[in-house]
Amino acid sequence: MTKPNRILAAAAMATLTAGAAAAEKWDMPMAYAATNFHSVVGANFAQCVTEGTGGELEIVTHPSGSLFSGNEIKRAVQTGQANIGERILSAHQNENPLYGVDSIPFLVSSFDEHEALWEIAGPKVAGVLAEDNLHYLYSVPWPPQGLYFAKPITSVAEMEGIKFRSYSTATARMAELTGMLPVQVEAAELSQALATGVAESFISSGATGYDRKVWEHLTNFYEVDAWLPRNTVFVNMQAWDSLSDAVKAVMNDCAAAAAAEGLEASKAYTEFTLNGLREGGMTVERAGDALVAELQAIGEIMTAEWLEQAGPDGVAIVEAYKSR
Ligand code: PCA
Repeated sequence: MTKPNRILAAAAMATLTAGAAAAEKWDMPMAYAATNFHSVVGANFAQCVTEGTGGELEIVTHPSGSLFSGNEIKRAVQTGQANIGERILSAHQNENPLYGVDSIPFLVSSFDEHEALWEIAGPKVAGVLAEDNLHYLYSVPWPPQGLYFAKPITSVAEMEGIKFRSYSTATARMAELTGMLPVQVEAAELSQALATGVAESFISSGATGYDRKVWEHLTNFYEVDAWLPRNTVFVNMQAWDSLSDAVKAVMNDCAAAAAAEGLEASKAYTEFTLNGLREGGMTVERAGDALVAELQAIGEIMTAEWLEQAGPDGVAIVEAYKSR
């Protein structure tokens, strides 16, 4: 090789290396099935960022808890094991009560009410996430929560001793107050928990029952619209700070699009999945008045407990919501 050629080769090498160093790949752990709308929205978000940055930042989603299980995702992103991830924050209410602001029973029961609450509460939750070394990016509500059983239920007394799958602090507390036995199970393991008898009942949306084909084990779904929890996408704070302003702008635009797409998908999925449960053979109906009244009384206990734990910050959110 003559000298000029060697210089050219070295220059080409340097360019390649510089290119490789500039392009970054972020893995994005997600807990729910690839076909679930949260995961679809997350995949679209990832593609939006990858394309919008011309590949400078590539985001790759890992649904179904395949990279980190649901209960590991928040910690993994906090500690930088993953740079970005999605988690249902109400599962972390024991770390900070504000993470459970979306699970106060019967405070909101429709998407519109829920969005009004989130407009007030979202910035506060973002502040709590920042204290946990996480940058809030976007979040998307699940459809309203109802109760799944393996038999018809008309009163709380009939729930005594039933093994109840929980996914959050509020769902576990609801089990206790209804005399059921809570067991925390990620949605990814829900079918197996039902098949093996680890759980016989749970509260969730039609979406999760549909995703997990629970008609293979259960017979009744009662619409109670207890609350609408959210999945939230967050970024490790140091990873966020390391991004250029241009990349941050792309992330913000893609996040806004994902939040809007997710909300619409959640609304559309509500009826679609309740019909899917019916097609699977389940009885899907609104809970009877007597049962609703009993659940509301339990909801009042849970609301009082939450307000006490959350203190002035929590009280301020609920009061601002009620007087909006
Ligand atoms: N599905 C999730 C949380 C709320 C919902 O509707 C689950 O059951 O894990």
